[in-house]
Amino acid sequence: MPDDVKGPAMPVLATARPHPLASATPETCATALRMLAVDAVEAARSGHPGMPLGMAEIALALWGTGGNGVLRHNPANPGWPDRDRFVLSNGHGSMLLYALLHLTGYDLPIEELKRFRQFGSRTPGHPEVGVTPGVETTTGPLGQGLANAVGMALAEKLLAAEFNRPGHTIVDHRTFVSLGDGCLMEGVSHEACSLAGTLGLGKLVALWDDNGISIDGHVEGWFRDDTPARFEAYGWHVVRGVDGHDAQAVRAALDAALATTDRPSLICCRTEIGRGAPTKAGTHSVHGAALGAAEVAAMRDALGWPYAPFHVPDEVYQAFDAREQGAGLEAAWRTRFEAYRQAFPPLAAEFERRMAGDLPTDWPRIAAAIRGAAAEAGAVATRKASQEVIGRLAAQLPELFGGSADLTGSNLTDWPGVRRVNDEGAGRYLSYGVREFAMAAVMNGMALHGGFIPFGGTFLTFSDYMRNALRMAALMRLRVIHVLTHDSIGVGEDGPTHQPVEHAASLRLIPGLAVWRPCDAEETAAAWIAAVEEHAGPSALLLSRQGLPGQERTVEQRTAIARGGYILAPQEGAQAVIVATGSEVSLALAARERLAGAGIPVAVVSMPCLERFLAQPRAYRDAVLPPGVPRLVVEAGHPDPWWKLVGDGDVVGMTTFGESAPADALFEHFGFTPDAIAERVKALTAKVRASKPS
Ligand SMILES: Cc1ncc(C[n+]2csc(CCOP(=O)(O)OP(=O)(O)O)c2C)c(N)n1
Repeated sequence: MPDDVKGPAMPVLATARPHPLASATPETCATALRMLAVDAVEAARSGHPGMPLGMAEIALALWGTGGNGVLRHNPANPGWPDRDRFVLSNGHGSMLLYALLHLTGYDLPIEELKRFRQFGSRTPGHPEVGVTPGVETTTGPLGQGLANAVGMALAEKLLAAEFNRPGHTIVDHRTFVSLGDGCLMEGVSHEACSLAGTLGLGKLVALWDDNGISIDGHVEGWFRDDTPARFEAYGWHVVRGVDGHDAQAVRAALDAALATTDRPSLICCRTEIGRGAPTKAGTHSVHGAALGAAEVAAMRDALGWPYAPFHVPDEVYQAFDAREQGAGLEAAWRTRFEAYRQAFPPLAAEFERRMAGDLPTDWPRIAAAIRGAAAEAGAVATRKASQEVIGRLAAQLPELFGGSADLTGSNLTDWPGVRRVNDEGAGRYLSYGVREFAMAAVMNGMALHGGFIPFGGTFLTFSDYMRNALRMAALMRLRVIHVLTHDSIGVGEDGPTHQPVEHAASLRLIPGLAVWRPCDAEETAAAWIAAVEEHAGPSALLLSRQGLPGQERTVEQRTAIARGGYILAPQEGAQAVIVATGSEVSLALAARERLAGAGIPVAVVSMPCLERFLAQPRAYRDAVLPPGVPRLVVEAGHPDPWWKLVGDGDVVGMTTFGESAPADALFEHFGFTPDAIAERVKALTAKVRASKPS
């Protein structure tokens, strides 16, 4: 589509403004938002001015001026538990959010806006949680912010059901999310919004920036859905046909949304992208490039904005300032919370613990009991061992919130007596339906909201479906736990579509994601405990479908599981070390027996978490893998991650897809048998001997 293709004609902006400003009218405030966004993008020579220009009035209606905003937030305390959440799902429009945070009084000085998109600034290219005060989630990958918002709204509903008492409402906030056509085109929006409708998340309000433009041009060529009808079909309350440049109209729609408590609301705001840019408004050229000096100058003239870049008149600051109102809102909540504390002291303490993400004070005792029980488990599939652990954890950690993407009976993610989430928001288990991506993104939203440690299950091979949400969890350092079962060709008859090959290797590439592949019940318990204790990062537990023998361990070995790798079968004068994970550990031990019979002594190392092992001090790693002793790794997955560990050694892995056959036949066929492993060790030791000078 050419640049000049525009959406339906929009009313022309009023341009005449008094100079200097007498008072900050809503129009002036919208102009201030626009100019900050444009000036920052211009300074960075990078960024997306189109969306902030197009959504200025919508932002104004939600965030308000003169204390009349709908959003209940406190700039002085972005972590106040009962604040409304705001998610900018169309994260490329980050400057709109930064401008709002700056103007309403967050700790985001104008200098930070001047350093938009620069190294080390608090205004990165896309909003990042933990970098900018007031940013609730990291957005940019379109559609996921919306799914995060669904998770936040779900967390609110669950916590309200759990903690509120008659006359004592301490959890009562809304989740607002802005989104563009891009978010709606992404498949995850279907998964998440269908789920939100089903769950009746009445405190979720989505504002759609319906400008008819995405990067390639006018969307008519690729996006003609009847979006309002789509959301009505999900069971949402839809406010159609709102003029997104009329702040009062948006405000009226917001009021209608707030009055609707049994369903989520979608407000369809018709807007013009780049509104206010004299020649570029309404075109896709304004979506993601600086306007250029001439266009910005013309825009200043047209909007009657005589100020230098980044100058904001005092009147505008005063109008936006939300600090007093925010302090009042939080103080009122704290008064309510103190009354709650008086009436229900243990509940109040529990709420504070949950929101802080702290484990119970007797956690060490709980963890020790879980480890002890697992040591007794014997031969069992690690997915089954995981279910036992989940049951024990759930009894002690009310924050543990489970689920599965329609594979509960296979992932074994439920536990005796658990209640599924009902319409009232009670329950601790969610059947997410066949929606892996939304499950992972909703879990991220719940973790961001606070109060929960979410975990969810699917087959390891379908982790691809949710991969970017896993990546976002790692980027945001969120404690979410993924139970990924059916972790190898051990799946058997379901065949190569269901047999993961490259998945463990590729998950290990995500920085900060702890990938565990335990070999028995005890390692499974240790992996779960490590995942729960990991406050600042996600974990993936790769679990077997098939039964695996339980291993004997000394106390030292038991403790060493948490280090990611340890010597399971020590050997004096070892000529080689076999390193194995998961289901291949018992094969390695059997190969060791055969090799001993052939006069080749070898040690076996179990390495359930490669990243953890690599993070250990050098001395520990050298003690487990003595330098100079040849190494062979066995894992029924892609060998690539292991080469860095073995050097000149060898890796027994999978470099092709699997096959449809019983698991035993597949292990045999692909060389995962004690005999085949022993032969590979013999070949390795022979090669090493031959290469040594005689
Ligand atoms: C998952 C994902 N795919 C692609 C992109 C790149 N991208 C950024 S904005 C955009 C177009 C979004 O269109 P729309 O939501 O209508 O935003 P607008 O043009 O109105 O600002 C695309 C494709 C992205 N950020 N995330």
